[in-house]
Amino acid sequence: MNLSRLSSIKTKADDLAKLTMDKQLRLAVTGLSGAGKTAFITSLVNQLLLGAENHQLPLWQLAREHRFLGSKRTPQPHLHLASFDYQGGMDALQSQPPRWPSPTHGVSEIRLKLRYKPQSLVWRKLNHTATLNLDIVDYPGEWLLDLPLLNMNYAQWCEHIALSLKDSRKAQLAEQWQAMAQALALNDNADESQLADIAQHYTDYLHQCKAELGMHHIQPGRFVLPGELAGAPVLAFFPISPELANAKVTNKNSNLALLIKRFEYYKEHVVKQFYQQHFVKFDRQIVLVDCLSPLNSGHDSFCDMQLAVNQILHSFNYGQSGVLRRLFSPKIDKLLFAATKADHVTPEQHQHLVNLLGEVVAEGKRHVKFEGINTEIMALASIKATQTGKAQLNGNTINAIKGILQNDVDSQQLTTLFPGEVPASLPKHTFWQQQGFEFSPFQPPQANPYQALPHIRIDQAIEFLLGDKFK
Ligand SMILES: Nc1nc2c(ncn2[C@@H]2O[C@H](COP(=O)(O)OP(=O)(O)OP(=O)(O)O)[C@@H](O)[C@H]2O)c(=O)[nH]1
Ligand SMILES: [Mg+2]
Repeated sequence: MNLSRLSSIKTKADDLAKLTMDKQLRLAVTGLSGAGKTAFITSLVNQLLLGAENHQLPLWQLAREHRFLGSKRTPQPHLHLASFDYQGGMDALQSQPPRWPSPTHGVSEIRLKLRYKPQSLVWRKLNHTATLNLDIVDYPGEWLLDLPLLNMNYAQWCEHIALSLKDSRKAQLAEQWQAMAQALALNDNADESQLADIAQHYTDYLHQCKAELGMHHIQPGRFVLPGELAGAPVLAFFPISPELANAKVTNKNSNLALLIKRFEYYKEHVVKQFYQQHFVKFDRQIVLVDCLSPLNSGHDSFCDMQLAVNQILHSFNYGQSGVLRRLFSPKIDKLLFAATKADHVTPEQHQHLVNLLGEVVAEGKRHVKFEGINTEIMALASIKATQTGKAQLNGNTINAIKGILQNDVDSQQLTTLFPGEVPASLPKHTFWQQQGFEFSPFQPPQANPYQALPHIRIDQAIEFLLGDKFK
């Protein structure tokens, strides 16, 4: 065999190796609004970009074995999507005083190319490196809660909202838009400006539920974060009394007909399109849950969070029949539930947080496990904003956390506090009576461009979500 033939065989073998060793993974970062998705993605990207020299990832086997060669940002696959603003997030964390990355107003995407030495001896002997293209998608948490709408018609949705108004605090906030909706002549020819006006009051009500009651169940999600749909007629609808919504439409140009039409349009062109474009072809999923803020906000907020998280999980109907089955290709084979902001509690409470999250997501997890999906629960802090310290309580020295509270940004004063015990299971009546948990947001740590962000167990999350891909 002559030399040129040998070299051509070698090139082909190399090409084949490259083909075999280039992998692709799309990660769904899921969570309610404020759960910490953007902070998680920012920190994950940061750990991976600085990863090769970063000694902060001992629980990630690839890094521990020094097989991780590094990663870089490469062009994202979907050109019509905004790019995830990693630099914006890092600029905020590096500013004086440091700020958290801004809340999310639209969908964005980022791709990282991770290069590593494969574990297999054969590949290593051949001195081959391999690549994993990791795509991560960020989006506003509010939009996620629209998924259940796909299984409802307008009258059913009105019924659903009517049920939620059994909560007296919500009912109180709802008085104005409800009165306006009741006064609407449903069978008269549609009055666009009247509909827009009532929809605006309904939107104000949703904002109030979020800000004043700490509620997560905000439907439709686009009303509070409309993105490019701000002012569009598709958002000019609202719920009415379920009995009236069930009435036969006699005038196809009526207010009622238009409300139904807009609701259906919203489902078809906003909700469905969002899920079809962004929620297909995920391989792995992380569900981030902030259990601590609702513990602080009270019983109703906590129950609302639990319901919303499980509803989302139920909606990701990994392999059942129905509309959702057709929307998703149920490829997700690993799902991680993570209790975020674990730096708000002392380390010995992390297990409580894990147990609590286990109970919060129990229903949804059963559902996912039944489909054969590998799940795990952990507590993490994407960006660790506190240190552990000691405090005095009733004459005893106890473990505490120390950091700069968001309220003390001007004075930059360090506070040491004991936030209270995290219940290790769903809180009982007595917990709420004592209101035993204090959650006060902390300023993020001052980021250094040359060092990876401080975190708690993000390496364990990487190991669970990506670890097997580096074999
Ligand atoms: N102490 C601490 N606070 C965190 C951490 N992650 C998030 N937070 C806090 O939670 C807030 C919300 O985090 P985001 O990452 O913006 O939440 P999100 O899920 O992207 O929210 P939406 O974009 O509204 O859907 C931040 O501004 C921080 O105040 C963390 O690891 N530690
Ligand atoms: Mg966000």
